[in-house]
Amino acid sequence: MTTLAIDIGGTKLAAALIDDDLQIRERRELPTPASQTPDALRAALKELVEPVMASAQQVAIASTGIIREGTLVSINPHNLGGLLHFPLVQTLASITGLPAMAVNDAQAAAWAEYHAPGIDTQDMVFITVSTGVGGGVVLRGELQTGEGGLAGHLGHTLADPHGPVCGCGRRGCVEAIASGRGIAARAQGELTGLDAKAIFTHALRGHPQARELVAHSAQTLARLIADVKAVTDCQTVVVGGSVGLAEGYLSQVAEYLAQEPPVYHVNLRPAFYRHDAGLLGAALLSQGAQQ
Ligand code: ADP
Ligand code: BMX
Ligand code: ZN
Repeated sequence: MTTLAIDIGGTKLAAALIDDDLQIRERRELPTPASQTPDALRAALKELVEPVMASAQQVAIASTGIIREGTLVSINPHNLGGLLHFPLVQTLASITGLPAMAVNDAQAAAWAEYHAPGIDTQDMVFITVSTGVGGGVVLRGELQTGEGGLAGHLGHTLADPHGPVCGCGRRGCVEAIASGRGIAARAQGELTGLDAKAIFTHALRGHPQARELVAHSAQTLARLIADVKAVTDCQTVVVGGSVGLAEGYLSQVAEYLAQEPPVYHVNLRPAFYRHDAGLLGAALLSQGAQQ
């Protein structure tokens, strides 16, 4: 069975063919359209999958947003250009003519990383630091998705009651401070208008404000990880997303976490499957759903 796996993030769309042995073929990427209209996302998804869909027998979607009965519901619509709802499963089934399933992107990535080599615990948490901050929680070997799909949305826990208002409506969420969008939004002066990628480049060259923005994100993430440890007693936290995997980032998170009392320490790892964790996790979940 070949699965057409699709990863829908706030910044990029990815698709690939994944066989039962989890080999990835024909990986493609497109930018996520910054438009409130569902039509723009539908058109981009069609362009993404059309060249590869003929070889697939099913579709597995990992997507940003709360996934409820195959529909994307944004908790932070700003991450998707204001898009609030999108019928994921229905749209992909109609584009491809194949059976489709969908799951939250960070929940999917957590499931892939739980199956990565070297994970020898039944309790682990995955956190993506990307356009937003997402999470996936595996407890006693089971992926927690929640009754309404909200489980693991760690980006919307409180980091600073006096912090910026988050797109979810709450003030001071981790996502509003630590995410790629959060980092970019705090930039001032000559960094104004730059995205997180460009701010990281400045930080690596020693730019003081850029270094401070990155450090503040890393410190916020470390505090989140300590909270996650207190809630779940997980042994391992895996970090992914383009910010999470950026050069020098995770080592800063580790330094801040080391400043917390030892009871809050965890094994901290970069995502083994790097930027493919969402694609692989969705494929794994769809294979499991078949058995
Ligand atoms: P998505 O959110 O669509 O899954 P990513 O994981 O690539 O996508 O996250 C996008 C965010 O990561 C953006 O804010 C972007 O500026 C930032 N980013 C992309 N590449 C890098 C990089 N090399 N270093 C730091 N930040 C990056
Ligand atoms: C937001 C939320 C989560 C998602 C997380 C990471 C939306 C549209 N998304 O907190 O569901 O998992 O961002 O998403 O409300 P990414 O785009 O950064 O990968
Ligand atoms: Zn929020």
